[in-house]
Amino acid sequence: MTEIRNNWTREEIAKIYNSPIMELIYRGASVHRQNHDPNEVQVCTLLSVKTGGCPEDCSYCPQAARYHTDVKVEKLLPTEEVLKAALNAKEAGSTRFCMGAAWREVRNNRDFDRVLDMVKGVNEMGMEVCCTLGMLTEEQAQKLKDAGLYAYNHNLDTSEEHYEEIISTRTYDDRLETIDNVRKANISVCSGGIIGLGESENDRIGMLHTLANMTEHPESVPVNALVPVEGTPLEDQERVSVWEMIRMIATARIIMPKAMVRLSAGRVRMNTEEQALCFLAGANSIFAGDKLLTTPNPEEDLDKKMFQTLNLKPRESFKNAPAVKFEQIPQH
Ligand code: SAM
Ligand code: DTB
Ligand code: SF4
Repeated sequence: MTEIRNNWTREEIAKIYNSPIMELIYRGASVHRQNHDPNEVQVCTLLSVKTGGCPEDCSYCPQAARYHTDVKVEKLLPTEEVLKAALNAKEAGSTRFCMGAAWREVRNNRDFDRVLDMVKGVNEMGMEVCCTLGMLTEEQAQKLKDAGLYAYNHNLDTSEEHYEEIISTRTYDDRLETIDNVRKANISVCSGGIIGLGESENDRIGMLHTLANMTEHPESVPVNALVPVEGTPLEDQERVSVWEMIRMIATARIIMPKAMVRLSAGRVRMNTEEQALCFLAGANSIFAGDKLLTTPNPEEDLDKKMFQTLNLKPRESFKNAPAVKFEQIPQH
């Protein structure tokens, strides 16, 4: 079994990230199969339950109110609609359902109570429920946990040094504090980032360094390629190459061997061969469904075909999660 370390140096991570690509993929693949079934991929579905109108200024994000994008501001979706979408996702083979809200932070109001109901409902369907709602206090994290939340997504997005180039309305420390609050409530942590924001390789290494040196590694690490959206400050960013995605994925896999490494935004522009290299390098999770939050994702049929071609099988829910309280309501 691979040793789990929390004392990586930046130099060690840089050396891994910059190693010859064939060796990097081979090493990522080796660590991957020592710690996971290499034919198994977790299938997650995203739903934007509250879209647009966000007060933050994240320069990649189409949902920030201050940018003029095609995203229409919507109120929080009705609970029944969300539960219907979760059931559809489950029927299509997803085992994790992640609800996103374009909020800076959670407020203790009726909308939060409604999100708690949604969490309860999805948990009762037997899926891993995940939320990404912005900043959280410890008490709010505990309320989510009590409602049955399994995981919380809160990305670092980039390195601490590059952070203020991308977002000015909150700090890196705010981000770390929310992750801490999620941990304290015993909720599984999902945290990763985006490449293609104009960051340097050093920034990518810096972000991985922060993630890998957390007292406990995040259980999920999403690696997103920027989806450039018209109207955002990053609309003209050049597309990242698949080799950069592979370097990020393999490095994350090597330094955080047990984490689920998610090949997240950007799949719509990758063919099966490119995605196969990402799975080989250590990715073992994807978002399925034809939409991420507001931008396109590969169609269900295309992913089904890819799973067949690559002989991949979907991972069951709650695998390796004995500590998590979970009561499944029988379905009639
Ligand atoms: N508002 C909450 C927050 O920022 O934590 C939750 C929703 S936010 C849309 C979730 C994550 O989506 C961001 O942290 C970012 O990593 C990712 N994201 C947003 N826009 C993106 C884009 N255009 N391309 C790739 N990833 C993006
Ligand atoms: C994550 O790391 N990527 C997902 C999820 N966590 C919430 C979001 C990607 C969003 C891409 C842009 C959009 O569709 O709006
Ligand atoms: Fe708001 Fe989240 Fe988008 Fe930032 S990433 S603008 S916080 S929805």
